[in-house]
Amino acid sequence: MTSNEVLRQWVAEVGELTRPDRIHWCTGSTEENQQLIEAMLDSGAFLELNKKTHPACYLHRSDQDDVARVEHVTFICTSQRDDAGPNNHWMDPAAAKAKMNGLFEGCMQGRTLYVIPYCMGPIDSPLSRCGVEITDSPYVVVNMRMMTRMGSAALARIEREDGFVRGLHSIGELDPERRFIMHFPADRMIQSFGSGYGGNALLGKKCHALRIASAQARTEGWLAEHMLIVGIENPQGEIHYIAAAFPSACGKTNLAMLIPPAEYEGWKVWTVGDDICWMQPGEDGRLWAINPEAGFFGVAPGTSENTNPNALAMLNEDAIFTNVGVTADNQPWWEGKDDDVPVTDWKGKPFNAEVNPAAHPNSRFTVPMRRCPSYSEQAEAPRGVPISAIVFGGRRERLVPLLMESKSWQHGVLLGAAMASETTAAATGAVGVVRRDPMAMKPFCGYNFADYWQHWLSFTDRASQLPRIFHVNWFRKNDDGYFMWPGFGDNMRVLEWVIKRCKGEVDVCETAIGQLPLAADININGLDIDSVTLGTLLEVDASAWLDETGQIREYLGQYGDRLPHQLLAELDKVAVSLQA
Ligand code: GTP
Ligand code: SPV
Ligand code: MN
Repeated sequence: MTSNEVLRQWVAEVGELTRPDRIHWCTGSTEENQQLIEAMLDSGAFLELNKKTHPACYLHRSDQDDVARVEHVTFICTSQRDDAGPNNHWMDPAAAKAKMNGLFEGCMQGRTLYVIPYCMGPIDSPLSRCGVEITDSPYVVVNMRMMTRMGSAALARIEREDGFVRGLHSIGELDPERRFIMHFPADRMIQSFGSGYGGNALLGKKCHALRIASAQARTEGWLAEHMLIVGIENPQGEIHYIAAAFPSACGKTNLAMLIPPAEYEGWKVWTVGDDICWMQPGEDGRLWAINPEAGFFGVAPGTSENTNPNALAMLNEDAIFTNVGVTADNQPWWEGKDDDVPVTDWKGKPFNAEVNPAAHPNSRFTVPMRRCPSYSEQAEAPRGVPISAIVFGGRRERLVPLLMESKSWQHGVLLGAAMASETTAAATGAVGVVRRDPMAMKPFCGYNFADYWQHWLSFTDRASQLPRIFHVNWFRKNDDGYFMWPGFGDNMRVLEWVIKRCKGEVDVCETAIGQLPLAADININGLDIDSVTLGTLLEVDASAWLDETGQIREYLGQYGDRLPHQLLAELDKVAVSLQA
């Protein structure tokens, strides 16, 4: 068990409430993992995939009503409603606890209660934080083992230090009507009931590393963000680390492990993280970042030899696939995978394109980070990596240019706060609707966005060498509905400009909305793109932007008096400049 009295007591209490048949303390050992996998193969929760092509790979089919995050039943429970803000669903903590107690009562009868000690971030990093997830799902245990540093080493750290995040999870009956994801930032506690899927159930990820951590980071002076971390090494061996926030299913995994086009001989890309970034000012005045995760829980559809060969390579072994289709010879398959054909869809039915896609649009793979060919050893560095640039981006068919740089840190915070993106299948609800998703944190900020922006603005006083801030959009479409920018590996061309700006090597074109690149400074050698298209990707339509500015003002208006004045002042400057 454990020498940590608080932990021992909490597990005992949860045991009394949920009444499992047995309690298992996870060590994270290979044998333990193997036993869990075998039990899931027996129960049918796991299906073994083709042993030759995909050794140690398994398919899990989730419940058909449990396929994505559920934002409408995700709550931030603070004693004051305003502390959760208009960006969150709120419930009174006492009411939420009473509701959850009712659901958890006796829910683990006939099941095993697993205690999962985990560490978010390298075990020996001062930036890392620990948690313990209690769950009745063996699927959650094997996923947490890939996604976090889980087991004995984490428990040892929990026993050495004060305080850990408590996460209680049960799949319940997987009834969408009895499904709630509750967060209690003041208690550093999470309670999740009724879902076994991704961010709803792997509590180290969005619940801990973003919602609870963002609130904790505010009080402790750091940032917990929905960002990838990528290192770009030039032929001279210099590495610049970039952190980028794009909303769910908008390209973080892909950018984090891109393979540069042929024109970039001698350049290397290093993957530090693909989803979450914790950043803290270092003694040198720069922001230093760690990836709190140890694995990828990535979107399967669209992953191919053309788009993301690194991802494809890492998925050959030791991976879990959730809700993908399978081929006749039992290989995983999803839309966009250009080889072979599926015979069975994600529901386990014969594939029929007219009924549904082979893979669910939010089907995912889980795989340890180390399997990625571009994995950076710096992902284990206790002090993290220094960030040269922060990039915001969204999925916008129109209006938003391929690339721009903010005029200042404050203007950069406005660029982040004003982000909008088309919704995706990563959460339940409508897909393709443009919504505001500030800093890609709309579903993940554990407190009032107004206070969060104020916290971002405060970094001018906390760090003397802040990263430059940029905004990108890979998803602009032409009138025929095709993407205008090739994206994927060719996004390297955009990152090259970003790095040149960091080094002061290129000029900009000042516009009302930000500093845009000169078309001639974007390397399009070897690219099938004409100058008209590139011009459109870099144009600023002043009247459309005035309209956008109005919408941003209206959105920010919701935050009332709590909204930092600096942010409105930045917006006013943009509007005035657009009118001129
Ligand atoms: P989460 O894991 O949900 O946070 O998502 P993510 O931001 O890591 O998104 P991911 O990289 O998995 O990409 C989601 C989808 O967008 C996939 O289907 C990709 O193929 C597609 N995508 C990624 N990058 C690009 C790009 O540069 N251009 C285009 N057109 N599509 C892209
Ligand atoms: C996202 O939705 O942003 C994800 C997947 O990264 S999940 O873990 O389900 O949140
Ligand atoms: Mn994500």
